[in-house]
Amino acid sequence: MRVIVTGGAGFIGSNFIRYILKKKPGWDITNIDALTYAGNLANLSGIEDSPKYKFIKGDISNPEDVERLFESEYDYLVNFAAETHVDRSLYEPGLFLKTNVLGTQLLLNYALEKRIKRFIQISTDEVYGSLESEGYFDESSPLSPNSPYAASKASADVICRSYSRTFDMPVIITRCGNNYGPYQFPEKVIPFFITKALKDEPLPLYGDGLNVRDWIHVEDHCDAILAVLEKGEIGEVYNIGGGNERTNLELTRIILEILGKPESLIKFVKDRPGHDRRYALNCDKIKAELGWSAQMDFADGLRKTVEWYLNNKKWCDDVISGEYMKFYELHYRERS
Ligand code: NAD
Ligand code: TDX
Repeated sequence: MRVIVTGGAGFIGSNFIRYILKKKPGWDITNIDALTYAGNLANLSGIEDSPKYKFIKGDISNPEDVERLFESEYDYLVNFAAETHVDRSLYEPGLFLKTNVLGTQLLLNYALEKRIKRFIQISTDEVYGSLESEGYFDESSPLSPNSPYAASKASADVICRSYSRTFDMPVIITRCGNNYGPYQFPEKVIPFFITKALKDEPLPLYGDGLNVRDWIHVEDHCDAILAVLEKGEIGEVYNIGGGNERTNLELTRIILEILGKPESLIKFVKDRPGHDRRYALNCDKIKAELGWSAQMDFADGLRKTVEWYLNNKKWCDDVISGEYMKFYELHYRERS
């Protein structure tokens, strides 16, 4: 199989490429990535010389780049490329719409013309909006996004649906919960708090710290995507979750305990505007229809993740670039 992976230099995309090269040694992967502040070829070190892997530097919202990509023939496309940080979407919503909506639509156009056999849109649980303490979202729950990031992902989902219904395109959408694991950019809460705690700097917990996220190890997510790619039903949506709901305060305490750091590092700060209270997914469909379920124990997965960051301090220092720091200083000054 010849597979396009977009956004393969980011967190989940790079884990997915490693996973596929191991699980499907006969497959050829082409990774197109714009290498934004979140994209990093060091995430793929060791595989750049593989004859089964090719990299194209390109922007999915730029017609010339996408045209160049589609000069070759492919079977599948998995679309990870996106602007992904909710906090950044508060400052630069237009960029989120350009990449996440227009970029996806451009890929759909070319994939349609080139008769791609399966187009997998990697979406998120955030498109459903927020839950209080009870209940779960299933695939038929209404879309009710609250941040510009979530709205851009929800827009991409409905555009994918329209291409599937109108042009009979083989599109499948996956909606996953919060991922954790190696190579995650240290702007997302787990690697951010690990790297802060290692420097004995305060961990800025938004609001009352009682917002809940459902955590899944990135390898379980990659496994689910492969199941959808091979066995998923065209035109369908699949929720993917780890079943590990934790409040941010519980999560922060576990990280501090693993690192042997004091809870006095926790600093409650002004809340994120529009902060979703709780995400929780009903994943019965993918379990029943595709036989997938998450395998990683949360305590083990988190411990391994902390160890990965401890062993890769240079990677962390290198990725926190000038562009990221400008956002970081403004955003956290406004929170304090
Ligand atoms: P990430 O921010 O780590 O990586 C995104 C990648 O996309 C980067 O390599 C970046 O350079 C690339 N990119 C950005 N704009 C681009 C453009 N215009 N053209 C080409 N490449 C571009 O993100 P991630 O956490 O790996 O998320 C990957 C996908 O999974 C996203 O679509 C995201 O919405 C979705 N998702 C993420 C999570 C999570 O918890 N991280 C959960 C559910 C769904
Ligand atoms: O400094 C912080 N303090 C804090 O309390 C940060 C960065 C986050 N938080 C809280 C906000 C959330 O309740 O931690 C929780 C997780 O925050 P993020 O890591 O920013 O993730 P979230 O907003 O839940 O979105 C993530 O999950 C779904 C990803 O970033 C998305 O790309 C994915 O679609």
